[in-house]
This record gives sequence, structure tokens and C-alpha cells, in this order.
Amino acid sequence: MNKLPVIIDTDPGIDDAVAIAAALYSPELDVKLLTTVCGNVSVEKTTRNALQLMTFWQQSVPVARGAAAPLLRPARDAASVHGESGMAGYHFEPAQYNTIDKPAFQAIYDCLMASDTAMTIVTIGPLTNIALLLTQYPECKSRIKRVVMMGGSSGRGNLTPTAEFNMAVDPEAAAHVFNSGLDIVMCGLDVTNRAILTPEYLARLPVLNRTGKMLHDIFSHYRSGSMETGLRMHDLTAIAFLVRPALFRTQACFVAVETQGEYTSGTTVVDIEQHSGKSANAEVALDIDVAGFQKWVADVLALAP
Ligand SMILES: [Ca+2]
Repeated sequence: MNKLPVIIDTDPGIDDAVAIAAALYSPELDVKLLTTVCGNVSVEKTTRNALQLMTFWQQSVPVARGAAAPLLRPARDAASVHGESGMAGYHFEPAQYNTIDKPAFQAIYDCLMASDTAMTIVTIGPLTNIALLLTQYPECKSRIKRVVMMGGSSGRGNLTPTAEFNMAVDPEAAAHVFNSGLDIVMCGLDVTNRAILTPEYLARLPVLNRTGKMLHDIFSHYRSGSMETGLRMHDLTAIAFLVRPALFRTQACFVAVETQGEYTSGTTVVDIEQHSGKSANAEVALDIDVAGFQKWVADVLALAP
């Protein structure tokens, strides 16, 4: 099978951890690079968490540390959802790997240029690193096949009334990416709030495998839903889209990211009904086959060690 080469830009993050697990053990994907960004917690912590995950799975995917703050704004974290460490609830061994010696945007550029085919970038954190990449190296766009992102919403938000966390943390970066002309797939709250793992499945994780035990421990500290009512797997939907696109209903839409609004900065304005007259710049996921998603998650996590 020809595996799809991917770069994952991430801020682990409990739902990032399960997304990375699924990416590493999906037979369809070849993870070439992990880059970290300030988001759920500080970039020091997200980088440590990424390295600890690589150590946990004994996977030597290169990890490059990225932006320590959004482009223009102070950082806002989500420690209330993921714990102070960003991956509360499991005692990870100290990392056996170090980051590679270049910043994330440079590592992504080098990875794109070294590849003989255009690559897919999966973003499951704020878009700061990708905006820096496009600013420093605008010519690299032709090397990017697609950006598949977890972020945004066509309706309500989860950090502010109308803005989703990854967009709200760095609206200027998000706007830059949406204005870039790149092929973008947006997996936002429209689908991620429905991408729930059930209490029955969560209860089986400890006996599934070592990965299942670890995920169960950190899921017990995750505050996007609960172990009793089910957990929302925001970041995992971006990986699901890569390998099971038929689970999603998407629509090509014009998407603007609000950067000025007093109450609405970071809001993705998704023009579903084509009021703006502007051409579509993203494929927006608006519906998900929840049962199909849950089956895929169970199948792929069973492949993990
Ligand atoms: Ca994330």
C-alpha cells in the first residue's frame, strides 16, 4: 500500500495524544514529522509531551519545537481541559529523544522540500507554525498537497461563544492560512462535538493494550465530556478524515477568520449559504457518520501496541 506521508502540527493535549496514536498505527499513513506549538499548554510542555509519547511508543519520528506564543497575542491555554501538564493522569517515562535542532516552520519546510511528492499537513493545534512557514517560505505552497485541520466552527464556539479554541488562540495565524490559497479541509466543532467515544468503549480501553491503558488514564482527566457521558475526540477527526473521508459530509465554502471583533475574534465565518459572493477556500466538514467513526477508532487503536 502506498502510505500517505503526513506532517502533524500539534499541541499535546489529551485528544492530540489519541490522534497521534491513530496516525502512527493507521496502515494508510506515514508520519514524517511532528511539530509542536503553544496551545493547550506552553510549548515547553507540548514539546515534552510529544517526546514522551514518542518514547512511550518507541517511535523515532522527528519532533521539532515550534512557536512559543501566537503571532500577535498573548497565549491562552486549555489546562482546565487537559490538566496542568497537558496530558494529566498518566506517569510517562522521561523522554529518550530530543527535538531536532531547528524551529518547527524550518523543519516543515525542509521536510516538504525533501519529499518527492507534495505532502499533507495535519494541524491539530493553533496555526502559528503554519502561518510562519507561509510567511517565511511562500514558495513552499506548491509542495503542500493539502492542509487538514481540526479547528473552527460554523456555529457555536468552545473558547468564546462563537470561536473554537485553535482559531481563537491565534486568529491572525488562522486568517493567514485560510487566505493562503492552499487546499484546506476544516474539521471543526460541527463534526468534532459529535465525534464521541462512548462510556462503554472507554471502559474497555484498559484491557485493549498498553496504549489503551494509557489513553484510559489520561481520558479520565480530560474535560471535553466525561467518562460517564462520553468524550469528544476533536483532534482525532482530522486523522479520521485522512483515512476515512467517506465518513464525512463536506461542503466547499468561503471561510473568513474574524480578527477584529470585540466579541468574535477567532470566529470562523463559514459562508454555507453563499451570501458573500466569494469563492470557496475550504472544504468544510459539516456532518460525520458517528457509528462509522467509532468503529474506525476501535479498529485502529486495536493495532497499537
Ligand atoms: Ca490539539
